[in-house]
Amino acid sequence: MTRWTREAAQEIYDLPFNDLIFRAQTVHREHFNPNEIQKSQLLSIKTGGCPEDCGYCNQSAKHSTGLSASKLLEVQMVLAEAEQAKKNGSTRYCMGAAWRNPKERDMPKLVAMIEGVKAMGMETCMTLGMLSPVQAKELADAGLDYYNHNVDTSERYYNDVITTRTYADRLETLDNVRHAGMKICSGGILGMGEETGDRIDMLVTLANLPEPPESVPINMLIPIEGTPLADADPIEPLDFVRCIALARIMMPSSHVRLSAGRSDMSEETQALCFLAGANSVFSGETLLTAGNPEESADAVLFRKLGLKGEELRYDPAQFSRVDAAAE
Ligand code: SAM
Ligand code: DTB
Ligand code: SF4
Repeated sequence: MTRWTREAAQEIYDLPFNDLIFRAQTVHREHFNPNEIQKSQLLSIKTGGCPEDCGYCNQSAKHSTGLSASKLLEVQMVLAEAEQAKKNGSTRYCMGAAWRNPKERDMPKLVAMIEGVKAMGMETCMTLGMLSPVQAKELADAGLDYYNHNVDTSERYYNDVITTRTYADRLETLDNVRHAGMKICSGGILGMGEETGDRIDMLVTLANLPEPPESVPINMLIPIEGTPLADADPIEPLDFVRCIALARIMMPSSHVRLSAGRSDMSEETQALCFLAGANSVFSGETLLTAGNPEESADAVLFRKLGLKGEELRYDPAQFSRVDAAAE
């Protein structure tokens, strides 16, 4: 396995743009169909009132953003939403909760959500904050395929963005997720006032995990009024594309996801991101609380670029606990 240094990564990042994109696209074609994009849909299963102070987030109780908090949704409601996502072509369903960590009393509902979504034939992903080894095992046993837990930025810049937890806390949960046997979805946000070096360091951290994340979401900050980062300097679109290309080169067999922020991106920027190796997006008009392009706009873009949704390559139902128990 390659261990990346900042210097080696920086050298690639600084290549002439055409060389960088050519290299990224070449690596991409060695591992993926270049015209297929995996589509995931998100649902906020528990919104707002979060005790953490992440400087970008609409859902932190520490910021006054005007968002109203709600309790954990009922299982039937989540499954009805998931059915709709499947009809719209999503192959992965990602459920997010605004928690520092899940509580024991939430576990039965979470397990029922995982089992229900898997029974529909979609992959499952959750993002619930920190997990203990026992909680990670419970979710894995229920059949959860992916756990999303972003490192968000470099270790150096982390404390400027979040003070209620540490970078080491983040890495510990990722370790617990991996040991429980789940796939990791971990990436970060660009455009929070960080330097180029922080962006590169974040990718070095991810690529140097004992096993790189199978899924790497790269979000562009959606500035939210009332949060400390509402007025952060936006990232230049071409710098964003460079980061996508670097992620593709450093983590060749991972899905690199062009995540939050697509509503503020031109079709041309998105097309460059796909050319640079992004091969996953969130579809649906809402992410967790913020906006995302409409299904119809994505359909138009996919048609213009000759892209199609990636097909599910395994039958998730056969891994569910329900089926395992029946055998
Ligand atoms: N509470 C859980 C946690 O933090 O792990 C899960 C939900 S949290 C909203 C998931 C991720 O969404 C964050 O780690 C961050 O990378 C991304 N995110 C949140 N707000 C964002 C924003 N305004 N713009 C871009 N990405 C954002
Ligand atoms: C990720 O990296 N991006 C998604 C998902 N993981 C959970 C969330 C984006 C959230 C954008 C802000 C919002 O919708 O509140
Ligand atoms: Fe809470 Fe997650 Fe938002 Fe941070 S990013 S405030 S942990 S919901």
